[in-house]
Amino acid sequence: MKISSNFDSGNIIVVKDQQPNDIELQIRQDNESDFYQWFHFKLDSTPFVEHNITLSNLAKSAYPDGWKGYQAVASYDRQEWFRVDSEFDGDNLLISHTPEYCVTYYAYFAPYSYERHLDLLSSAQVSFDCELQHLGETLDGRDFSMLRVGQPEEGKKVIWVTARQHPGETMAEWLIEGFLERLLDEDDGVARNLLDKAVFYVVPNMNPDGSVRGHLRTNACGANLNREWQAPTMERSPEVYLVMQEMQETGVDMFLDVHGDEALPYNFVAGSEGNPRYNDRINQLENKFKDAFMLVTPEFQDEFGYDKDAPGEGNMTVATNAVGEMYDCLSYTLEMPFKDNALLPDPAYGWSPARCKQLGEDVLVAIHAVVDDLR
Ligand code: GEM
Ligand code: ZN
Repeated sequence: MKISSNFDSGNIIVVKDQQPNDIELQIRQDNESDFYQWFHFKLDSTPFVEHNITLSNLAKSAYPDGWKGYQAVASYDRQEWFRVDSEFDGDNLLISHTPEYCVTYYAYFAPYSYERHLDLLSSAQVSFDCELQHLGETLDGRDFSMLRVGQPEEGKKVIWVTARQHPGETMAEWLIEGFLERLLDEDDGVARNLLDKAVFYVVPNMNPDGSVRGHLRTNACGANLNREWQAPTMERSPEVYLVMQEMQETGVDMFLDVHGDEALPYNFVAGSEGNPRYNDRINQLENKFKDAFMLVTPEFQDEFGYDKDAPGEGNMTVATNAVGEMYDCLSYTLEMPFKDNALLPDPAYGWSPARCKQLGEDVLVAIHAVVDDLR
């Protein structure tokens, strides 16, 4: 039996691996950080034998409540990721699984590889009206890339979408894949009408280094990018610095920052109500966006989510708050679950890449509902 993780977004520490029914593993912390929760490893073993895999020391993980009711994902072909029986006892997650093949991959959520990221960028650029732009480089020396969809013309609204500031939240890039497939579909009326009215700047992966390193929440030097939007630097948070620099060139009429949430089994948004400049116009845009989003899909809801920030109490290092304040614009964090949507559960797959992609298509309708009202 062999357990390994030396591959794109791999993360595991082997504690015990002598007996299939008594495997103990732990999760490595993000580099220069205390955060840990993302795991991704390969088991090479005898099929049709029950394997008991204990992930230990989870009480001190980034979001311990994320393990309550959580089911790990597994795959034989690295395409289909299904849920496997997992039980949390407050500190250990016991994964009980009888593999049907010699090699099984396990992960916290369906991985989104760097190669798939490069494929996403390149397939988008060959589409009509899309340009792949190089904003700079990350600390590990990877290209930091953005897609411009539509033509920047006088009178058009400017809509920015960022995803995967937190690299372990791979659902964010799965959503962008669906979002772009529809936005670039020349036969789709919503997409075509949107591109008549707006230009989109899309960063499918804000944190390529953390993604490849198998981090949950930080970049190569341990920076939580979603706490760097007040004073980013090229030395610590070049990913945020480069996006904010580009935003100064383009302006921003709407901002969407896509994430995943470890604990809450719902899709929801978090706004910028705690901003000093938050106002009734923004509040009305938020309500119109949410109403449209709920109309287009029951996968989205507005009952469960983060507590609202008190007026003037917003954390201005957070992207949604910093951009909303700077540009006086509609600015949302969009959250998807690592677990499942409790309102529409799927025991076999839970929240999944396919549902992420569909939500990415659906959110375009919500943007279409407000595009004329953006200033
Ligand atoms: C969250 S967003 C920050 C909290 N926002 C509000 N409005 N309470 C983060 O960065 O902690 C996004 C995430 O990590 O998924
Ligand atoms: Zn996040």
